[in-house]
Amino acid sequence: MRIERAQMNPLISPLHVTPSSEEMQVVSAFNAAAVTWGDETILMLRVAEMAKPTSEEEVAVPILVHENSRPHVAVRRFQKGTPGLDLSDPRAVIVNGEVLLSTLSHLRLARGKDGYHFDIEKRPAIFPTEPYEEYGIEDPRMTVIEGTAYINYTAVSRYGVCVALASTDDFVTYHKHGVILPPENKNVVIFPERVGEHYVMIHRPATSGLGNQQMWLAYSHDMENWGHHVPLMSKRPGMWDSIRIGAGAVPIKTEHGWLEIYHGVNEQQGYCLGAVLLDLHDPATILARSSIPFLIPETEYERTGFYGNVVFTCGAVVTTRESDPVVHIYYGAADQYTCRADIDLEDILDSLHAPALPVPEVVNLEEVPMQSGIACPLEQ
Ligand code: MAN
Repeated sequence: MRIERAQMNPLISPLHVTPSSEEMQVVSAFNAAAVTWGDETILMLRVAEMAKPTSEEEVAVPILVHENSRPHVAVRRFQKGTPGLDLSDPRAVIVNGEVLLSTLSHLRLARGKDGYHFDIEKRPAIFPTEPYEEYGIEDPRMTVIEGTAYINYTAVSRYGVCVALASTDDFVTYHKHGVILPPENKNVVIFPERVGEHYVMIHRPATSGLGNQQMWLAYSHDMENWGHHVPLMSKRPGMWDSIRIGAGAVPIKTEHGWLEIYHGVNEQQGYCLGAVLLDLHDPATILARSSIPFLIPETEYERTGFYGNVVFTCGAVVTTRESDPVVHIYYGAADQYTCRADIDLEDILDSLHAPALPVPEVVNLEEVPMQSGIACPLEQ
């Protein structure tokens, strides 16, 4: 398969982005949602900012606080080397077991006509304002339906990691609809049209302890209330998506099915991208899936950065080249930059494999006769 990384990669780096205030510095501009809007490509960037420390020995953590119910950014400051301060993961600041994020993210609009050069707005499009957004808003995905762009994103706070929804009709004013999935959940993509009567989403709840992490489907009549949740697909031990999976770009409608480009994580390669093909009329049916990833962190800008060995997509757009559809995948590289890679749609579809038929499990339990007077273990 031919993967054409843009020669200009990274298309957007933190240096291109104006900080949201004088107290902040932009460290990453990445994981952008992408849509075609008129004759433009619109990206909704995740912009991660650090608070400026007052000395090299200080770690400054920006957090949204509410004073007299008005939100503003406050800074919590810690001295490096303080007992109980864990800075081992650049994404987090752990204080005596309390996990904070080292950066506060907001969403920023970038628009351009050629898909490579983007004008980045000087001010945030959507900024954290709500208590459930106090540690930031991240990883947007955009779905345009009947002239409205729905923007779902990850909202992070002391209450956990959840999914919230906003919308706009003009990319000038934005309306926040609130939380659509409570913690812990992320990596939501909303299909670009109804399937039957319903809006459809893929989401990824976290599992801890019992059970295996899955991507799920959910359905809605109104975009705000989601139900009829069904498990869709899980991590695969020993494969490229063995440690973690999550939906990436908004599903692309093809004549063969819905093409979902998703991320998988494995110990050797880090965050990679592959795809799954879902039935057009019943997206709970998997038709085919990548056995190997098609985008792996390989270049310098993908391997080294704020958090290395990551390619992570939140959006792709499709155009035609000599009448062949080409998928332009916008992706975050090393949690720092916005990049683009082009792949022929047919090449992606050809690379997918039908899932192996499930092997029926032979359950051969010897039946133990019931004995009265012995409590069921679950009741103890
Ligand atoms: C999580 C999210 C993403 C990020 C990856 C890699 O899945 O926080 O925003 O890109 O981790 O760090």
